[in-house]
Amino acid sequence: MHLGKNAHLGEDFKAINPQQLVPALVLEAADSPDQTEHTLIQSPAIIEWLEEAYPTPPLLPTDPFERAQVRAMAAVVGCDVHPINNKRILDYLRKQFGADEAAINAWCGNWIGAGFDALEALIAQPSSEVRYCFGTTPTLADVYLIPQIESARRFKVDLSRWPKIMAIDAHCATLAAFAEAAPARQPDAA
Ligand SMILES: N[C@@H](CCC(=O)N[C@@H](CS)C(=O)NCC(=O)O)C(=O)O
Repeated sequence: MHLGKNAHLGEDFKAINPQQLVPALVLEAADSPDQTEHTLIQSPAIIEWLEEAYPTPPLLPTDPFERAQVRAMAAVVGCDVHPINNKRILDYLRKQFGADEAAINAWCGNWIGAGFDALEALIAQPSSEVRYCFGTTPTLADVYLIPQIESARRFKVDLSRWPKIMAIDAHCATLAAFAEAAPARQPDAA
């Protein structure tokens, strides 16, 4: 779905996801309970399903307390930063409140900054050692953080304020799963 071209607002995609937001994951028949095609929406539901249906490699630690810590970091982005910087919110600010691009960047920078300040404080490892938000392997928290960093760049946020987050970004960029998912790598990115 090319959001910049509003591909998600067409009737075709509405039939797949009535909310007209991405992601939507169309399950193969073999993955569906009744062996017919179904669609999952909402990234927390999709990621938790992937974690349960395909547990290797895991995106959550095994310890319940640590799982909650990782979910909390993911929620900083997924619940508190991303929703208020989403395209439809920004389009509304532009249209209903006359926000220009400087105002949009200031809005996004403010809320991204608040979330990244909190995340930077929550990342336990020292800056010199940090590779992921939590522990020594990628988790749900990194899955949420990396796209939000991409978004921060788009809104011209000065990322040098968060050295741990920058270290995570640099490390994850070396991993194929993250590199291949980057917006610039998508077939219709132009
Ligand atoms: N809570 C939803 C949010 C989905 C969402 O807002 N996705 C964005 C892209 S990251 C989108 O589709 N935006 C389109 C728009 O705002 O028009 C989830 O986690 O899946």
